Amino acid sequence: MSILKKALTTAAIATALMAQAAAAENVKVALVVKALGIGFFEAAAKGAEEAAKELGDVEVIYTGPTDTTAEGQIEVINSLIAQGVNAIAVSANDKDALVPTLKKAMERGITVISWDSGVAPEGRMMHLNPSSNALIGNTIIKLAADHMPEGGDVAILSASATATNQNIWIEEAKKVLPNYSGVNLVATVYGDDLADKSYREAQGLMATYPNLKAIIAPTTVGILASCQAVTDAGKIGQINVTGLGLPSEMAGCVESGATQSFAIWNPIDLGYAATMLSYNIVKGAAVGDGAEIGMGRMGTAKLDANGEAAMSDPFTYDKSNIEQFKSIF
Ligand code: RAM
Repeated sequence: MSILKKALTTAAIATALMAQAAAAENVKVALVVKALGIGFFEAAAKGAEEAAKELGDVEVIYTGPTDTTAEGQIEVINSLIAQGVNAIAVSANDKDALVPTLKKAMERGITVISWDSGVAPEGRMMHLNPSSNALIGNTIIKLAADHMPEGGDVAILSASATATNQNIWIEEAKKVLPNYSGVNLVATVYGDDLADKSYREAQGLMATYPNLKAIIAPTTVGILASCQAVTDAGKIGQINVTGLGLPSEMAGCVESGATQSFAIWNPIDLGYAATMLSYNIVKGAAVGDGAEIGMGRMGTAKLDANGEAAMSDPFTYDKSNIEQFKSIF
């Protein structure tokens, strides 16, 4: 072998070894979402990638089942355990069903947190709420009440019946309902964060409750499907569709008047914060009541007695600001 060829081969081997060592040192953070194909989670994944870039030694694995089931997530989590990831950050389809699998992950030394939609305390090390649950519950009712001064019937179109986050928000919304006199909640239905099922559920609500004044969907999939169903039924102006949505998906609904206003927090920030928290716990940050864990540019998460923290307040979007935000998330 010529000297030059030998030097090249040696250099190639050295490069390969260095790449291997770098990959071995990378902290693998799996972002497990409720289901693939949901814009909200894709925006969160952007934030996770931003955190990884900032940290330099993180590999983000964005994954989830094809539908919003606990069974699907259990399969995904089992495969992540087998791959030997360092952290699992999950938005749960069911607060209890994932616990045994996540316990197994923690027993193997994997950092487990939940974010967005929580896991019961025994199945995770901490949970990051996007915002205060009580504030979200009040916000979704207020958004509807603000545009129905004479009161009337409203219905909730949620995600899956076992979704931790939507169930808590609905519970909080029901608590404050008496503060909104004349607002009458007639039904709560579930579209499973599937566009077609949510659309059919919205149609069902319109058929069953002809005097419906608002559909409140605390899910980005449900609010968009409801807006489409109301639009297709020719009921813009009669039924206001509101709740939690993405400006990028809801711009047309605001423009047409099917939606007067809706709210959300920044999902990019949420994915970013969940990744920062996972990384810091992998690197030894303490968890538990009173613990403070860094979230990079999002500040510090202060854990309460349930091991929970909240990120930021929801923000309301309407005709005055939708243009500005629709290209961001
Ligand atoms: C959907 C999901 C997610 C929820 C948002 C508001 O994208 O259900 O969990 O936080 O809506």
